[in-house]
Amino acid sequence: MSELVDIGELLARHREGKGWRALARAITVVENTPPWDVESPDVERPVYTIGFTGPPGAGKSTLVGRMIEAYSEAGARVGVVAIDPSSPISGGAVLGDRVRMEAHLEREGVYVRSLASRGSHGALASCARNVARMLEASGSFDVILIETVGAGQTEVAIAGLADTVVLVTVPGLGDAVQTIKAGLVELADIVVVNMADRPGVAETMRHFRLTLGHDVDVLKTTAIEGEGVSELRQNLEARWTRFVESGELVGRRREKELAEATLVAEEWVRACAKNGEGQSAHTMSEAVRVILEEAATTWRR
Ligand SMILES: Nc1nc2c(ncn2[C@@H]2O[C@H](COP(=O)(O)OP(=O)(O)OP(=O)(O)O)[C@@H](O)[C@H]2O)c(=O)[nH]1
Ligand SMILES: [Mg+2]
Repeated sequence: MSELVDIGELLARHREGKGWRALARAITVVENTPPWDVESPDVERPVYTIGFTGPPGAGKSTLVGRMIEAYSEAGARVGVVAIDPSSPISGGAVLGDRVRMEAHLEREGVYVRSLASRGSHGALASCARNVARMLEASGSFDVILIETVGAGQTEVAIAGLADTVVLVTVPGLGDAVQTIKAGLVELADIVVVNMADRPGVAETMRHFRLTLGHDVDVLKTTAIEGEGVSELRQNLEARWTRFVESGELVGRRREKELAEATLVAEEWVRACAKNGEGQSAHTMSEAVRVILEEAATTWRR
């Protein structure tokens, strides 16, 4: 069985003051390790982790760039994880995000890291979670922003990493809820109708307000102009204060980790079944048992 990789140990050099380079190296180790072989660090001080997700081109990167600006102007140190579930590491989308965020890379206390897809949905989500936890444990950040493009299950899994999920959408998506996967809409804590400089904003906001529950806020932004960004930040901060003061945070995080573990387990069982385990079984119950046993004995090897 493979050895567990200890995030705390990996981070030691960074903590000793070796800077971003040491952090980047540590992240690369985590990126190249199966996510379940990474030992989560003890978190001394939880760092608010905010996920931005939504359909391609909705303005997620532009909005995240604005959030970086707003947070760092308020004196916060910002860690950013940009995830592209479809493109390889050298792919255009990841580069594009880097370029769009580049203006903010030079800011002191801002660190941006891109992750590209590898393996299954669960693996990518777990890898992203490990990277986010690493940024948290590094002690170098006051807020962590995660951006991911809309891509079904991956998006749902990744959205689940964040303490608060912001669904970024645009006006006039028609019946927006149909365009955006129902599961994702359910995951959203805040819906942002971006590109509010375009027609149909009020109608789209109304549509979401009618469709979603009361605890989901529907806001609008014009990310290119920076409009609505401070309102979004206020909303996010109020949620964080509530999580911390009510003690809700711990339970929320545990729940989300369990959902992610379930996804990983499901994928593992599916992979075993696909490999033909259970084919020689004579009965359904025997097949189930063989598949589950195979899954239990082979995972993490
Ligand atoms: N008109 C208008 N355009 C915007 C606004 N926000 C972003 N854009 C533009 O929309 C395009 C896509 O923006 P991105 O920030 O790259 O969108 P994204 O959701 O990150 O895109 P992917 O990561 O490729 O899915 C860019 O050309 C932005 O300049 C806005 O508020 N109004
Ligand atoms: Mg983007």
